[in-house]
Amino acid sequence: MRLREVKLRHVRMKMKFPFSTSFGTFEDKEFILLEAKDENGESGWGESVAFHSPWYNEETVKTNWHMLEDFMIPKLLNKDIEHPDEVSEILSGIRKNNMAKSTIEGAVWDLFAKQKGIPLAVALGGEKKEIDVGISIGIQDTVLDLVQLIEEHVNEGYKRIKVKIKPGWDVEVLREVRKHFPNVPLMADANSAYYLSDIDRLKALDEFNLTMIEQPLSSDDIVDHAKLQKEISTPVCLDESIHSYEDARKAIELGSCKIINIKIGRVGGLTQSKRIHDLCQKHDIPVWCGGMLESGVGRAHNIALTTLSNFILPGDTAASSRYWVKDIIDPEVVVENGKITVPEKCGIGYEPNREIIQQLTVSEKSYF
Ligand code: OSB
Ligand code: MG
Repeated sequence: MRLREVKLRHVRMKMKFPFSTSFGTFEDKEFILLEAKDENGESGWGESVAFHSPWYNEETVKTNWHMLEDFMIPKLLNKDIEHPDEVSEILSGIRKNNMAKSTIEGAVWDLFAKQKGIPLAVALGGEKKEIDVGISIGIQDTVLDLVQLIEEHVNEGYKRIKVKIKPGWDVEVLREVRKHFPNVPLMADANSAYYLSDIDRLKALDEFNLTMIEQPLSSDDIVDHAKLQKEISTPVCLDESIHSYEDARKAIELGSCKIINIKIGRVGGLTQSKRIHDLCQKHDIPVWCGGMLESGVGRAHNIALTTLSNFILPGDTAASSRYWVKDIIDPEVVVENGKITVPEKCGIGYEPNREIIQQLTVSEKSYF
């Protein structure tokens, strides 16, 4: 395969409602959509999950644009690519910038699957025909608001509820949630809001029978997490701390977590996601697919990855309608009884809607 043209689009989508984490609030979603054309004029699609500002990691929409434009696209344009696994290798001389790498790698995987005439899920080695999904609920103004939202999403059938927590919005909130929903599979995501010195507060969460606590400590830590895991019974899940296969290997070796959240963008693409998945499987560490408030293109990639067999726990890939009045793909991602049916069409399996994408595009540039 050869990439004959790559187009970057800076897209802005209005969110249905603001989404708050321990670090701040989103009202709109800005991201880069990448379209790569092969020698037959077929298009492959990738979505950058870097946000407008660097709160989740150091990457942003602008740094991704810069990395793609000045370093990554020139390395890949018109180069012979036999298999998408080579992209990781070709870009390995560029340090980090995993979300930028993943954007173009995702488009190459889509093209590869389309050239073979198979769904992306099958190209990755996935076998599931449907996947279980949960939903992530941001920090709310009141506990009552949170309880009402949980009720809504439990009734919609989501397989587990994830609640964002931070100091001051944790023990008392989860106690109230458990009072209303004693048996719902429940987990908490702190997005690095705690320190090891908060250990008593984190221990207090053990009484709520959480499926896991996600990334309680620093975003670059695996040492303190190992100390914490020894002291609490709730399984620790790492999100922000795992950027690579090596990070995962070390975290498993240290006992820093019992579960890993794989985000394709955070680890630099589907090839690396698959490697981490396989490593975790070998060590009996279940994984699940994290979310980054993606548009339909990113959702499609998440769904394909989640078909791999060690994605045992429900992920954060909710329906398109969770965040968007109108998503940019046809059909939209639909969740029924907490399940998404994996598309059988080739490639990512959903068709990007060019008309809608054009309306949302702030700027665009093509590279030949
Ligand atoms: O930590 O998993 C996270 C959203 C933005 C940034 C980080 C995270 C999240 C979520 C929501 O939890 C995931 C989603 O619904 O896409
Ligand atoms: Mg998280």
